[in-house]
Amino acid sequence: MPEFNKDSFMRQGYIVLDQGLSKADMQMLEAASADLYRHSDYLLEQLQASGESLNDFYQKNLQELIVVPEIDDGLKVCRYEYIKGFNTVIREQLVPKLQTFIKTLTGDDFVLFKDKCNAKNPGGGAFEPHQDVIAYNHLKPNFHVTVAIFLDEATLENGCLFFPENYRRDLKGHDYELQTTPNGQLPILPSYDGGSSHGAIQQEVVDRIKWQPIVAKPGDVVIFDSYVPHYSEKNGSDKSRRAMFYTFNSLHFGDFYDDYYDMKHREFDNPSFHVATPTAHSKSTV
Ligand SMILES: O=C(O)CCC(=O)C(=O)O
Repeated sequence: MPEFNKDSFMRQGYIVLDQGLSKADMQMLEAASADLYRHSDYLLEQLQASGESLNDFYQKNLQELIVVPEIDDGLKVCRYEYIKGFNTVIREQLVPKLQTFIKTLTGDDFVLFKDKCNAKNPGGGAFEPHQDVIAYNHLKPNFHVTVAIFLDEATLENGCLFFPENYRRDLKGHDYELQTTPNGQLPILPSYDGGSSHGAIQQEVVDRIKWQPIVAKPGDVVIFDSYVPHYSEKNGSDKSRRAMFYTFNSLHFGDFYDDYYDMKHREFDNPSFHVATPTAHSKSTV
């Protein structure tokens, strides 16, 4: 079991676990990822051949893996979601292990809320600075913990994540709406409403924060809460930078995974599911 620094998690909103997953875990994940990519490619090819929109397809296929293509290439996978719903190995082996990690870190039982893999293909994939909690506000839990798992190396060149050294210290003295959470009173930072930067943190707030890049190797893990701001830049390399994100909520709020993905399958084009994401998927058809 890796070492979990609870104080850092409380103070910064995240921790980094160097090689948090074992070689065996990563082999299992690589095999699962190959299956999930194969299936994603197959779905995008079928949809392109039939001319059906993603929105129409998912309304009729509520148990399917959700695949979001790149805006400029309907056959290229930008991300896929609903991994636990679709892949047995991840459901039975990985998710329970991540629940143990979070229990060790927080002392609490968490259940999976959502999951996804970002392909972050060459030339794209920038995420503006944002707080994840903004994207989840249509369901009850107001505190989530995400486990990010890097399948590929994440570097400055290919768009690693940036997290604040200590955003609450940087933003001291400014009045923001506060939410009561298991990690104390955490702020909802002012964000843009509507337009291409919908959900992104307003620039004057971004400028007050001291950011640091989190470069990572395959098997490294970052665990972060849904309030800590983060962003990533475009992938300037010639290879994809795959990372999986498993987001959990405290069990006492209830289990929302099926409700969340039922809604997402039925309302694929709903812009509230596409907050601060790199491409305008809500408009995409294939
Ligand atoms: O994959 C990335 O580079 C960033 C992902 C992210 O920030 C998010 O999905 O909220």
